[in-house]
Amino acid sequence: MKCNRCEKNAVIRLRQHRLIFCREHYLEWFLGQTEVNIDRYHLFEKTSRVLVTVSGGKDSLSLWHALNALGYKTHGVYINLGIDADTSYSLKSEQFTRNFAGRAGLPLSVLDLKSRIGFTIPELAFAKRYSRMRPCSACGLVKRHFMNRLAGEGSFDVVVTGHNLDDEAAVLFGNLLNWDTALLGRQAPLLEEQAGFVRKAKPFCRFTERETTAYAILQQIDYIEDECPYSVNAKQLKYKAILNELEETQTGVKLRFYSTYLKARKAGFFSSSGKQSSNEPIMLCPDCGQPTSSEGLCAFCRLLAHASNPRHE
Ligand code: Q46
Ligand code: ZN
Ligand code: ZN
Repeated sequence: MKCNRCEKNAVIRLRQHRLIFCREHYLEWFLGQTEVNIDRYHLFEKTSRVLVTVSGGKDSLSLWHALNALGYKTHGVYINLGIDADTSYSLKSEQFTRNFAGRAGLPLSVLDLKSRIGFTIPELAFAKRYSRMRPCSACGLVKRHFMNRLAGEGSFDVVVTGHNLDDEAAVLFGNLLNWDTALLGRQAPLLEEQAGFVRKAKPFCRFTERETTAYAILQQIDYIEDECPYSVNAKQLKYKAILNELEETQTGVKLRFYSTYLKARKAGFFSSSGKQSSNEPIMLCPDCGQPTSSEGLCAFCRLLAHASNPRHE
């Protein structure tokens, strides 16, 4: 099997794009498509200061690598969530991230949650008042809070994450199953800057997981292969499996599902397009100063207060 662009042997076939590439031309295609996506959705400019949220996994490290290769000004941030029982997941993922940044000579900030707020994600999630809160909910809240805060403190123009097409299609699938129109209105490759919320972008939203994995492997990026232990039973994994099954017989269905949704959204089928919150007025949290849609403490500070003083609940 020969590459479509040269005489070399191919290393990958992209059925949904009808393309076959050798290593060199796959990497060229991947970087080209990353640039196309950044332009297509007007994510950011060459002069933008880009904060890349990295987890030590293939997607975020590939994203950081690709943006750097394309000449963007990037700074990585890793949050150690303290998810270490049995698996040492956070310890290991921090090490993979540090190694990558060290080898690539890229600037990295590391935030250790336990040192910063006194709690790890499992401790926050299993605090008494929140005994039914899933770790992923606490984790999402904490990550959103710190990403916004760190981007503001460092005067970054945009925060980028390594979400790929499989992630986006699975979220879309879940939101459609529940007809969650508020969330449907907010799912997009770009969330504009708005009243205290930093601009957020997903440059890899049209790449499948297979494509980002291939980029990581062909670039010899050393990434953590273990999944977070809390992701094991996540509904999203089931949605991904269903979509992958469909993809086997309907080539390109994931990309069509996501891109036609984006077209429908652009045409106004869902409200609050591109906004990060509903139309409620934005207030500032009296404790941390971050934006919040309700009066008093923001959700992050409330979670922290409950974890610090669970008996008062
Ligand atoms: S890190 Fe956090 Fe994920 Fe682990 S606790 Fe859930 S959300 S699964 S991206
Ligand atoms: Zn080639
Ligand atoms: Zn707050």
